[in-house]
Amino acid sequence: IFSAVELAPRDPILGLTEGFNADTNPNKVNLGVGVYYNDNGKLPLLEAVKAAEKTRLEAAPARGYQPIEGLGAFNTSVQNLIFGTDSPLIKEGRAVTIEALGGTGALKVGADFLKRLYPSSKVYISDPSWENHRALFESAGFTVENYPYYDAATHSVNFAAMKAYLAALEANAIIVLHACCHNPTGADLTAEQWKQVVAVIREKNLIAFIDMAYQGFADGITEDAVALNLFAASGLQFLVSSSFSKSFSLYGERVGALTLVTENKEESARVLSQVKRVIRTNYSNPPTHGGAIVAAVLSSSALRQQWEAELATMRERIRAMRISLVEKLKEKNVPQDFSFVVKQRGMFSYTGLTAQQVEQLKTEFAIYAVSTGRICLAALNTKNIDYVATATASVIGK
Ligand code: PLP
Ligand code: TYF
Repeated sequence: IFSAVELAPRDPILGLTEGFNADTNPNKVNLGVGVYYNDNGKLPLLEAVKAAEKTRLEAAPARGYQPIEGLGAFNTSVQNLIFGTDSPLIKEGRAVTIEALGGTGALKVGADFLKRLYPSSKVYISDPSWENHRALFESAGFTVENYPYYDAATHSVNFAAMKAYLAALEANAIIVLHACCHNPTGADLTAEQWKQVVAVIREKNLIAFIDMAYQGFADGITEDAVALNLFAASGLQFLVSSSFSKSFSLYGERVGALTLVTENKEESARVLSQVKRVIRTNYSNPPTHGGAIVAAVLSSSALRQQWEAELATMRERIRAMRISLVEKLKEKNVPQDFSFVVKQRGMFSYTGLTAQQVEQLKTEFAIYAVSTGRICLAALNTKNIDYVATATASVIGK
């Protein structure tokens, strides 16, 4: 039955980690995958998470099935986190949230649901976007196209081109937007630009699907929800996928959520009933542990405060690495001005390094980056940053 199966290409990002793991160079650095490491180069287990896990372990709860939509306390906490506790949208019963298997799982449930509702719509993702967006929406049966986004010359968003493109789209086109910390470029829209995006989406009857995988990594929990708040205030219906992989350092627990904002409470009930059908025929109901931990942290004021402080530490450390990298490259007299790296937000930067330079970094220095020139700043630390800056200056000079 499998003789005709062809070998599939490796995931361009996760595949890099396989190469990195096999590399025996003691100085090796993995700037490929988007994972936060602390200054010791270790994946942290957050103290707030540890505390919530201890309590849960002591309570030793039985492991029954969860409801199809997941843990109610988790879903409520997510709504409060993304829209704020005072959001009228929550009070009016216009938000439906289901617990999903990571941000990826949330996107897939949303994509499958949208395909049933709008089978002939096309999906539009930013150029460039997260590696998995295209494949994920294509696997749900959609045709996927790119809208203009990043301008390599200015290292920022070409907003005029983006807006003009969106304004020319057909009704019911599905637009995937990055709420903050754009992956892979680190270039975000301003609040003023988000207002214009909301206006175009309303005017052209487009469907916004907002992907929020890095809430808290740009400026803070509330600050990073600016796009969501503008959509919430608009009265429009839209979808949001949330990931807690990075913000809680719970990558392998697969914690995420899909929130659908509807017209009213009665519509919410109908939407939830149909989303539950999508879930039931896919994985039936989500796992218990990760969602229970996130819900426990978010609903305890002490743990929430501790978590926000730990999130701020991650955010500030990444920022410090951005500043340090730019300074070190300048000290080494590289010909380019890298100051744009400090303006970019979140874990990533599109450095402008060519595929050939990225290849040299790997073969000569055991430094792994994505061939597009994307690097993950959260993999830099005070011990490896000199090595990375020296290596980068060396490949640029060639
Ligand atoms: N969306 C974006 C933009 C991401 O960068 C990621 C990263 O992993 C995801 C979605 C998926 O999140 P998760 O790892 O929780 O599935
Ligand atoms: O972009 C990244 O590096 C993260 C992790 O198929 C990731 O979002 C990368 C590729 C992938 C799943 C997750």
